[in-house]
Amino acid sequence: MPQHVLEQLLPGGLESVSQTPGHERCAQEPVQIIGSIQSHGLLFALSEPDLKVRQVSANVSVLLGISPQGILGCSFADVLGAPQFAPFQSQAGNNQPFTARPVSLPANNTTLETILIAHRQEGSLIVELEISAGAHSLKPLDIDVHIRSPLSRVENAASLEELSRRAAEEIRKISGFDRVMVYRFDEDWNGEVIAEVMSPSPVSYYGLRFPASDIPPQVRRLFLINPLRAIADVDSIPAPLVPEIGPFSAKPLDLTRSVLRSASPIHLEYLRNMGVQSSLTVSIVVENQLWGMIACHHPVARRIDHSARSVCELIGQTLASQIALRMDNVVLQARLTSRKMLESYMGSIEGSNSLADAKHLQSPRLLELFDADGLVSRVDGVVFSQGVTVTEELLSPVVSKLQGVSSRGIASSNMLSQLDAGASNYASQASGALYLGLGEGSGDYLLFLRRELVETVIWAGNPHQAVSTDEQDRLHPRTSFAAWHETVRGRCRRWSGLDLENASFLREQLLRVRDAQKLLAANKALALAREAQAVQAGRAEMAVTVLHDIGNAITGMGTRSAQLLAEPDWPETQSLARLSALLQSQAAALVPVLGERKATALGGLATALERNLRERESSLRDNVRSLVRSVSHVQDILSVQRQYAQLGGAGPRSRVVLNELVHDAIAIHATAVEKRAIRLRCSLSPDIPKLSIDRTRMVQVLGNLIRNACESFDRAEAPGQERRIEIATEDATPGRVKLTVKDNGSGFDPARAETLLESGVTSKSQGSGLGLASCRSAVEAHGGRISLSSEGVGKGATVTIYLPSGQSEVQHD
Ligand code: BLA
Repeated sequence: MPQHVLEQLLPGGLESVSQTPGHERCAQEPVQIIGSIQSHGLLFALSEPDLKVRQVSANVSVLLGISPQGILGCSFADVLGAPQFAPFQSQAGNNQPFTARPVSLPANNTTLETILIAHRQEGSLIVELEISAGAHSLKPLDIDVHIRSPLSRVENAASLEELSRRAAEEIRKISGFDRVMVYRFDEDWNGEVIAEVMSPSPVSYYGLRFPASDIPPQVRRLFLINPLRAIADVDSIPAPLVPEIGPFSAKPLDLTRSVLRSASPIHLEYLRNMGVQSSLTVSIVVENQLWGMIACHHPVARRIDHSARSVCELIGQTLASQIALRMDNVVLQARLTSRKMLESYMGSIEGSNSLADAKHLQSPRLLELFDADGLVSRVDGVVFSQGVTVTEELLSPVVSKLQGVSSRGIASSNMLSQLDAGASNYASQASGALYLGLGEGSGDYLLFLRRELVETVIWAGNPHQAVSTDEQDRLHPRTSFAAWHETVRGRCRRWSGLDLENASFLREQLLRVRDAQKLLAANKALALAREAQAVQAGRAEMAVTVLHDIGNAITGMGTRSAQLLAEPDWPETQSLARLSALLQSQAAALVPVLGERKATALGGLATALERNLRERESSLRDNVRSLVRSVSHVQDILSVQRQYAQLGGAGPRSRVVLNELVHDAIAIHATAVEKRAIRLRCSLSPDIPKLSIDRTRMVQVLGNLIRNACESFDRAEAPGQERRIEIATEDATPGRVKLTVKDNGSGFDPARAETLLESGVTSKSQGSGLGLASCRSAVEAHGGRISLSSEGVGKGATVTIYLPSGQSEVQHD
């Protein structure tokens, strides 16, 4: 199981009982540096490589008849004697783990038979000599009887209960201890006796729960390193180590791996309160964690020798490996089953358009997967629920708490009232929740709910009084282990590691599917946009053709007009002039025919005719000249339009004076202004810098605005009112030039301003063909902004344009 999943576990379970006062002080109880050993052996702490005695248990004086001072500083050879020292020395020299060996020591005129056991700790070589006499032994050791068959009996057990019971039975046979129990820790380190084998007794601990404080954390840690602990006699007087602090460290000698270490007084009192004189405990370590203990009690003092203890250890290890194997199988099976369910669920939602679909979030498969009673989910802001009926609103404090503590989007609680007091109101419906957050900030989540599981726990004695203090502030364990019932409410069945693992997996998959859905939607949008683009491109192509045809026609017109202008005398005028000259030259000759008056009148007529004709020609020439200007402008527009149709964007730029463009635009549209008797006023600031713009396009924009303003009067219903257009330019905020075209024409509904700019639809019926949208795109292509305002229909309109003046470029000029 991934570590982060374990970390999600929030407080829950039965931990409250271990929070009683004194509990923390139990964790302070010095255990491995207790500074003394049990009296049925000797301890020597040697320095290396000289193998001299640096610390010794004070009972050397009783057992060997030598004072500790008499031994300290001596070579260990003096204790063992040369023949026994030699093999010991060679073992110490080759740095191999020590094997236990029998050693006989001369003592008070007899021989003390012991088993020598040695290990290294913090730079010291700790040698323990355990007295053989009085210890239960398996001699002669029979491999089949004492090892093979006990182990195979344990291995062949069918269930966990049977396995535990068989291990207890075998240990009882090997050790001879009266009562052997298998004790299993829960998540809060309380323990339950799951197997008990003993001679007939009125007292049974089977099924009882013991609070975590009975075995404090530092003691549990010791059991991970040193799997067996034997306390031979709770009443034996411990032998202190001399000196208390040796040369190896500033602390009393670390006895973590010692076999003789004496027991903490509070624990001895505990055992006495239970009526136990001697205990033997073997740890059950599964996946590097303390899973439980095999606890052996004996009503009188009892010792078992090193080899019997080793066999007990072996049985403990066999039990642990069998548990691990079965757990693995169970977990593996459960994992496989849930993975299958998860995959089939994911398969069902894989191709869908959205997660926010009732058929996905109300699928009973989800409840089954997490063995949940309900599911409340919020996806894309929509709330779905199934199973138990707690509203999303009621759950919201719990959701935000879980969200706050979640890591990688997962959090769980099996007691919601610990997160929000209000949760106790709906505890029967939902007491626990498993939270899956779907993405930062989205507020989307899945919340699986489990109902309350009312549980009765039978404790061995009142767990709330597991520790007490006396007048001297000394700690004491409880005195009674009689069954004590507690009803646990407001909690649900715990979310297992696998639940959290599955939650993690489900969450990742949901996020993946959601991303895929988003991508799909984006792709669809892109495809639509491409389609639209293609249609647009088609239209543009058409536009190019049309523009081309118009262009040709216009060019023809321009050429013809230019030719007309190029001719010094138009033929009509010429022939009339000739006629007039003829008449004038012949006037005198005609007098006799017509009489003086008529002949003079005819000559005058010819002259007037010619003058008239010349005036007409001049006016026509003016008109044609204006036509040529217009044609050239239209050609410009067409060429720009062709470029846009083909390329889009702004055309080539040059550095121009905006005010000149205004004049150009006015000149082009002068007729439109005059025709409508509009008073056009310009207030153009002389200070504005030159702008780098596409001249033709900007003239076109300005012209379009003037034309729009002119045409707005065609719809205005204020006959007597003076028609005005005001065009202004000014140097606005640094780096910007402002241009306004304001009229007092028909105006428009202010709410339509954006639409007009957007769609380019003006209410005019004719014009240059470029709407406001075209103006906008032109202005924006220049990095500028355009806005349109009106105070309402009939109240005129103002167009405001800001163009960047590109000051920096000006300075480079
Ligand atoms: C040690 N407590 C232990 C041990 C066990 C238990 C198994 C290991 C030492 C041993 O082998 O005896 C508890 N024994 C149990 C339980 C059962 C059992 C639960 O047989 C049930 C069947 N103990 C207290 C309190 C304190 C405490 C209140 O009850 C707190 C100060 C401490 N327990 C304590 C200490 C040790 C201990 C300090 C270590 C003893 C030692 O090894 O020196």
